[in-house]
Amino acid sequence: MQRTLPRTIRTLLGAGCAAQCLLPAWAGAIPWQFQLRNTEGQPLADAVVAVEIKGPARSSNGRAEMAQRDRQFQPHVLVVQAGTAVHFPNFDTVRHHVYSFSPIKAFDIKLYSGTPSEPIVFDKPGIAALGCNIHDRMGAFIVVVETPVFGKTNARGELSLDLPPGEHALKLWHPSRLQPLLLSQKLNIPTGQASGVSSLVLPPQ
Ligand SMILES: [Cu+2]
Repeated sequence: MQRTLPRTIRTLLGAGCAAQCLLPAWAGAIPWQFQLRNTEGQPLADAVVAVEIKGPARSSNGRAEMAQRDRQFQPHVLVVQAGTAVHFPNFDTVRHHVYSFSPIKAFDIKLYSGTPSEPIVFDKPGIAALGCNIHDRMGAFIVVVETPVFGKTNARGELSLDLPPGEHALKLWHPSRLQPLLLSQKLNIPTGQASGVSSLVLPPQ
């Protein structure tokens, strides 16, 4: 799929690249693995992990992409830093009508094909649920976080991030959660450790 896309779009689509591409390089950063499970002990794929590192906050002026392909949104969960402009290209031959009623960003892109000229800027943290007025089965989420340090878990419910030692704020979310709110936890990364693991249970609400 990605071979046929122009390079800029491949870059935007690189969901696994989000954290690595935006992550500042810290001296003494520690490879830290997150393992997320639900209350039944099953691994949670596509779970959002965001780490708010203490220090001056930087706003994002980046861009990201929520595509429509084969009458589905791609990706199903998009994580962006607040301030990111999200484009909604339609790669299908049918037209879509993308909308969100979510309090963090209500919008409506009426029936269109191709790429709308104006992106939507997501400037408030939280979760926007997306739908399509034409295709009821289409649904996706844009998760807006206040840090450039984030990623999504793989099929085994795992994600690795290089993090500096310190007391950080951890934000977690998964589409199985009934509440459109990120779960907040503390994350303590000790100094002088080669690596670490956080095994976390994400309750449904
Ligand atoms: Cu549609």
